[in-house]
Amino acid sequence: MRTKAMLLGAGLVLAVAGTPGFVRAQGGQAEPGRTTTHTGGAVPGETSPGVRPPPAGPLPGAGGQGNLDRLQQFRTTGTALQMETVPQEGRRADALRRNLERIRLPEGFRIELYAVVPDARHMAIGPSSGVVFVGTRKTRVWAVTDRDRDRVADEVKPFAPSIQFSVPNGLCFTPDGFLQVVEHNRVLSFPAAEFFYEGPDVAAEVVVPQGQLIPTSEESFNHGARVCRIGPDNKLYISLGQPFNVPAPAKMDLYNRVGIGGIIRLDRDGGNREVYARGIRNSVGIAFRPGTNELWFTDNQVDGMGDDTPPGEINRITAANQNFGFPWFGGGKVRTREYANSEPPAETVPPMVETVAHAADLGLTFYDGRMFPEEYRGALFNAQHGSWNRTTPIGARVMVTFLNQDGTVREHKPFAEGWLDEETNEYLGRPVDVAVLRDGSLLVSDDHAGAIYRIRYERRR
Ligand SMILES: [Ca+2]
Ligand SMILES: [Ca+2]
Repeated sequence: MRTKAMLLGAGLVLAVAGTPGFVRAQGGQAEPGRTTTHTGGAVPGETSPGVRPPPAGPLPGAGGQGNLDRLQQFRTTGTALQMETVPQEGRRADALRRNLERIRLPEGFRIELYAVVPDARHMAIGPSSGVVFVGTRKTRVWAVTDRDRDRVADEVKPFAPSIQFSVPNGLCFTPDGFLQVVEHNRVLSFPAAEFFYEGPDVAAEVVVPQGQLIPTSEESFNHGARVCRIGPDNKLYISLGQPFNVPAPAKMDLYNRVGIGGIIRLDRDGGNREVYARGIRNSVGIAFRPGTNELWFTDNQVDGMGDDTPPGEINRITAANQNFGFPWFGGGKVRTREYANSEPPAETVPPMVETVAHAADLGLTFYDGRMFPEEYRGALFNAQHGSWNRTTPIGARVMVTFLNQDGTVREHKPFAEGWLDEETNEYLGRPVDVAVLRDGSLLVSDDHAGAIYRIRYERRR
């Protein structure tokens, strides 16, 4: 196992006092005399009472010894060994199961509750154990275990509770079992996460120290949830949403240099960082197409231009340094008002799919399992979180995109829908991410209901 004991002048995190609990969240205490002017990425109204997000930017000196420092040296933090778990049965689970009775799927498919997971966002499945690690936009990362392999989780507990996370939304595994956790403004890597996760203290490395993923001046509660993937080149790819509806021209030099409103890639130890793609508004879903170097991503498009415009996007990157058109284009071929008189870059790449306006396409994954019928092999699934910027809500469903051999799109249509109550316009759930479980079934996370569902196919006899 490769663990470096690097000194963390800039990456010090605040120690967590006592036992973390999912009901009464406890957080680090702000340092005396340290004031913060922004939230370090916490979503307004979503921060648990009593939790102070870590101060923005690097902490001075190497004075205190944070838990992360201790974990990098394989030392214990004193966090209680007995970890709290999320109840998996009871009224909450029963209500979630009732919701699922309303979900419509193609013939032969079934959807079931896999786990109760508060605030469930992006998922990463352990390559050797099948444990599902789940990010949130709050302070928790969850570990979801199906111990008896009946394809329903038996245990949901915090991962690395001795570390104070801030918007740990983006999770991805390396093929050799390192769990990458991309927070709003820090990246950590956890070697052997599937082994250590049973206890509160886990081996940890710092890939990008706190305050160095983006300039702290650009930290924002808006579009601050990251996603990541490991590429065929073994590099770490991270999407960095830009914080505005449409950014001012004065911001663009900095953003293009840093990769905000784009996708960056870096070595797994954090070195050789470069901007891989630009012209992206806020991508919260990236995935490599198996057997290729194509990086596909969803992109959420401009608000306030009307109910049915501009379209959302599913895009394909085929080479480094491509530009995907934002902010000149607000979605598809629709020009933004703000940049109507500004010349777009010469070659911008149009989307592969123009999706329904404002439906908020988020996590996506290519289907590489064997359980689903032949036509689904290599198809692209993506979650639609559902709209807020529309008089009649739309979305809250799972879409499927069928591709031709060359990656061109054959068909894009709903796969699982019914989380939006069409009579009351209320959400019963809001899908965030999709992931293929090792048996070929499809997991769907939902941060509104706080759950993970499992979609399976029943072979007809
Ligand atoms: Ca089970
Ligand atoms: Ca675009």
